[in-house]
Amino acid sequence: MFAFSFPEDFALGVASAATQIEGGDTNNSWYDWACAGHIKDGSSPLRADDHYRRWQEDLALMEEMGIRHSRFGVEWSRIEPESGKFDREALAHYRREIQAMVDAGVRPLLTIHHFTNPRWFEELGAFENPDCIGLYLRFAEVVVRELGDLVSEYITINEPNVYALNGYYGGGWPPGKKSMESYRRVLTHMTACHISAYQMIHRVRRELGFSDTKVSFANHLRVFQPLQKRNPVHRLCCTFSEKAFQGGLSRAMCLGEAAFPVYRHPLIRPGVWCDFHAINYYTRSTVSGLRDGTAPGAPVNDLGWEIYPQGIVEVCRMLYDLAPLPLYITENGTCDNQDTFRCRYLYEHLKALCSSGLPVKRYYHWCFCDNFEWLEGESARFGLVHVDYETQQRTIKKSGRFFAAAIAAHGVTEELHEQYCRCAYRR
Ligand code: IFM
Repeated sequence: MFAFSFPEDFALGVASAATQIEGGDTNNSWYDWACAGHIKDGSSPLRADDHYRRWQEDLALMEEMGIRHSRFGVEWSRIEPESGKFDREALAHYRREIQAMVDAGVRPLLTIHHFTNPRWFEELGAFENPDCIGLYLRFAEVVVRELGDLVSEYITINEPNVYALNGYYGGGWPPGKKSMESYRRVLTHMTACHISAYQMIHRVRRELGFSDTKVSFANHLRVFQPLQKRNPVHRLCCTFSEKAFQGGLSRAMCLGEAAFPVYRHPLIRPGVWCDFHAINYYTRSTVSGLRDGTAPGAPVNDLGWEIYPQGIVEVCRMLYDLAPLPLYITENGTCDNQDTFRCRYLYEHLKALCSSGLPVKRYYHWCFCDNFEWLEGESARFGLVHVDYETQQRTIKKSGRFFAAAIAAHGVTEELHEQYCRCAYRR
């Protein structure tokens, strides 16, 4: 009754982002944001998981758990510490790491931009400045030329909506702006960056002699529901929030249709600018105004985010209806600091996906090792592997053992369910 198998061509993997795990870099926008005192627990990405030095240990752990797919990112501020100056050693570092992954049978999915910017780019106005398109593309092309023989799958930009909303509308992330106009400008430029990068990556990989390239951007998608279904204000706010946060952007980035909140731009042209849908899914928003809310009495994680497993299917269907492309869950996971309910969370999301009948090909769990969780710093743990930040000791959690067992069984057996997934959520 509880058991299910994964479809034959469905694979599990893990996800991470450079700034959240690497440590040791003082040249990026989030290091500066942390130094300015914005992180709730006073931590900074300077420590994180020290992965830049310990990547071999982390790869060995992946192998031990049977993980064959890894979504990871490169740190722009390491590769291009000054505008136009590329650091050969940083590129060689990523080459060594990716080569080792490939040799170990771990397939890489490379994220080019994941929230952080080099300081010089941030000082120029980052993605609010129209010059960002050329600057982002110059960097992205270096990455693809240098690493493109080892990597066939790319995410151009991670969660543009989260980046723009928090940094340019909500003001809580760098650069701390609060302007709808800036939010829209950033999304427009990021859309232009993605569409241009999509074409560039295919072109460069063709020049390198490869034809199996796959490119997308990572959508952060939520399910939006009105608090009271019959309340016209709740419904209106719900429709508006959905469009302003994700609906308009997905259409623009995937199909090149510029409509609110994305402005028209000469580089945003009709087409299909994704080879697969990349979906980061965590929660549902219950709407009664313009702020986020949670359904009363719903199960929640340690950050108060509603746990709504069916939502992963609802957001997949939304994108599949937009364009019938293969679906990759490029992030899904939960903040469960004591690892008490993560197994159940995982089980329910995977089961919903595998029973959906949709062509879901990958599921990358966010995240592999606990890491630097932006404003929450080191205090919010999403990992399958526990990290003691003082000693940098890694310990596979119960949920990590469950994940490894599900990979080995290519599904969840009754025994696995019994052993790992019988736990309660908090409300
Ligand atoms: O940690 C983040 C990640 O960087 C982007 N997606 C959501 C995760 C959890 O908040």
